[in-house]
Amino acid sequence: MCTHANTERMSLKRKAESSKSGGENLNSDFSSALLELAEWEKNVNRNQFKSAAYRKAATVVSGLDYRLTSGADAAKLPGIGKKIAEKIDEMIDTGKLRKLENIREDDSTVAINLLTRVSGIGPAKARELFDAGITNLEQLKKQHIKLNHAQKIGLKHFEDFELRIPRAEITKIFNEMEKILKKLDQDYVVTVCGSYRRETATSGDIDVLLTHKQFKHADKHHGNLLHRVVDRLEKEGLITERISEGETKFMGVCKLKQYDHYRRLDIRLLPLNQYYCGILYFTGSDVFNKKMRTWALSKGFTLNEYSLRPLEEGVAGEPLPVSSEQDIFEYLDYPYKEPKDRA
Ligand code: 8DG
Ligand code: CA
Ligand code: CA
Repeated sequence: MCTHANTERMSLKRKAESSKSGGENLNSDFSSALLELAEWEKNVNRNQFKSAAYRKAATVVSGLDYRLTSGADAAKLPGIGKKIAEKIDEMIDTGKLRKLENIREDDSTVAINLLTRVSGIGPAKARELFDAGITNLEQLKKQHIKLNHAQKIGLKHFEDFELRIPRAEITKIFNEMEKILKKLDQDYVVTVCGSYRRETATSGDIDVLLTHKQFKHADKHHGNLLHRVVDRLEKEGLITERISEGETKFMGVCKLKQYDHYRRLDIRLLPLNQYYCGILYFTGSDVFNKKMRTWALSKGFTLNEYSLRPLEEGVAGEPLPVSSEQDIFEYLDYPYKEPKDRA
């Protein structure tokens, strides 16, 4: 259990060390402490507001191109108030933060932080489990009756789901998927989006966008386009478990036979006329998406995962015809960015 807590801290540290701007983070000790506080507020106190404030402060200090030397300096930055400034002073003066030391020793914090790492278990469920006396995964396995289907799968693959997926493995999964689908129906089109499409070396999960050449507009006749795909992929052994499944969104687990790990797989079905807005959205990053949406608004458009629509007196008009990602950039007069440059 101690090792679980350490892994968690290491991953926060890694996150803190890579600054948003891509340069070295000269304040990584401050930002990792702030991120740890943000996680604590989110998971243990369920205070989204405070959590977001810590997260914002962490982003601000990690983006600085100089080392902070006092809380007073920090307090001049946006998003950093008196309380956080005092914490920075304490870290500078003593090399540690009492609040964090206490948090790390607190039983409920340790347990809830661990339990929320199970895919499907949120802060409220984790608190409920802790209150029922469950503090580690061994106990949770014995009482898995307390979990729903998704949480059971999250528990079963706890270790695997925390691993990053190497790019080459996703490529293999994609090739296998395409091969199976082409045999099923030539008209299926699949694209792996998410961080994979941004060409990162590893990904947290696999985000697949699916369409079909005859599925031109959203209509009532697409009912089983996604189910057919999931059924076939499962029959061929690529999909191993279903977490949840609707007509347009599947969440589950996949694994290549010769590989060791189970991977989280999401598949979303979109009609062709929404496919490229979907690809843009699910390629991300989420930071890039926010930037692009704000830009769109400033140009009088509203952009989401389904469509790009002009705004007239604040009211969204009909979706514009879009047949590539480039179309979207052009409508918006936004210089085209390759997926790998959409940080
Ligand atoms: P990762 O899995 O390697 O950690 O990174 P990712 O592929 O960029 O993140 P993701 O959580 O799998 O989400 C895929 C894309 O979906 C993301 O790059 C942008 C888009 N997206 C948003 N907002 C949100 C959101 O609130 N939740 C999720 N799941 N995706 C979002 O723009
Ligand atoms: Ca992803
Ligand atoms: Ca995802």
